Order: sequence, then C-alpha cells, then structure tokens
Amino acid sequence: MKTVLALGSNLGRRFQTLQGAVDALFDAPGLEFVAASPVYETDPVGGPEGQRPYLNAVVVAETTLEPHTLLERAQSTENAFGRVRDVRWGPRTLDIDLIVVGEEVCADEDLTLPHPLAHDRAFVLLPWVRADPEAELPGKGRVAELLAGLDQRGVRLREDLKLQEPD
Ligand code: A4P
Ligand code: MG
Repeated sequence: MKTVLALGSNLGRRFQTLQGAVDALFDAPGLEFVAASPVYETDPVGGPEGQRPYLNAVVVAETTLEPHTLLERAQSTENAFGRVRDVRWGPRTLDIDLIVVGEEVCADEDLTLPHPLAHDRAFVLLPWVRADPEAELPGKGRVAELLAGLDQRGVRLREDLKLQEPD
C-alpha cells in the first residue's frame, strides 16, 4: 500500500539530516521508494519562541509493513539521525511523521492514522502535493483543495536543495 512520510529538521545540518533519513528509511526490506518532494524552508508552527526555521519534505513510498512496524522504522531513523553530540545531548534534529499508510485508520496510544494535524499544515501538504499532485487525505479530501484553504506564506521552496533517491 501507498504511504506518505513527512520529514522535518530545524537543528544542525538540516539538509544532510533529511537526506540521511531518506537513505536510512529505505535501507531495509518492506519499504520501496516512490518519490521525494522538493525541500521547503518553513516558519516553525507552535513550540517555543525563537526556534530556527525548519526544512520540511515528504516522501511517498510503497510498503508491505504493518503501520506500527513502519512507525518503529521511522523512530529508529529519528534516533539514528535525530540528535547532535553537543555538550549535552541536544534537542531532536529530525522528526518523521506517518501521514497516511494506505487507508489504515488507527488511534491508539502510539499511533494516529491518518496523522491528526496533517490536513491543517501547509508544511506537510505543499510538499506532498508536489510529490503526488493527485494525493488525497482519507476523511479530509484532496490535498490540493485542503491546501487552497491554508496560509502558505511560511512555506518557501528551496530550489537549491534536492533530495536524491535513497542509495
Ligand atoms: N504518534 C502518533 N501518531 C503518529 C504518527 N502518525 N506519526 C506518536 C508519527 N508519530 C505518531 O512524537 C510523539 C509521539 O507521537 C510518538 O511517540 C508517536 O508514538 P514525537 O515525534 O516524539 O514528538 P513531536 O514530533 O515533538 O511531537 P508531536 O506532537 O508529534 O509534534 P508534531 O505534530 O510532529 O509537530 N513547524 C514546521 N514549520 N515544520 C515542522 O516540521 N514540526 C512540529 C512537530 C511542530 N512545528 C513544526 C514542525
Ligand atoms: Mg512527530
């Protein structure tokens, strides 16, 4: 089934982290790369004041993995790339959210599918629609239409940054 993963980084070597995450995610069976979106520089939504802007991107894939197994893959990738060695362990540099996994619907303590905030986040929907113009968010509608109702000013294309297919 088709799955969509949203990647974000706002600390450290942000683009290198995103590319490393793409490489690592597909480095095991059960997940096949389909497409990566362009990379966007985005104003932080929520969280503490004074955060740096994020780089955000979306990856479309085919998977045979059960959703919780895919979540574990995402979280182990976060753990591998998500922290910088600083004086102390620094804050997370990588966030990987599962946006959809086929038509799966899930709401347990570890996993909510489809992602409960995706429909309201231009930093997810704009990269997603570039990677898959026909995309639909189950229960919410066409991504292109959802996006038309959102303020996209905080989401800027970084034409100088392009994710490569996983190696
Ligand atoms: N979890 C439940 N459902 C899911 C899902 N569909 N995908 C659970 C991934 N994880 C899911 O996540 C907390 C818990 O959510 C996990 O243990 C998992 O079991 P986390 O990644 O540890 O924590 P977090 O990401 O800091 O918290 P949260 O509430 O998930 O935040 P969000 O929603 O991920 O938002 N602004 C910009 N511009 N760009 C961004 O990328 N990202 C965030 C984080 C805020 N503002 C942003 C961005
Ligand atoms: Mg998260």
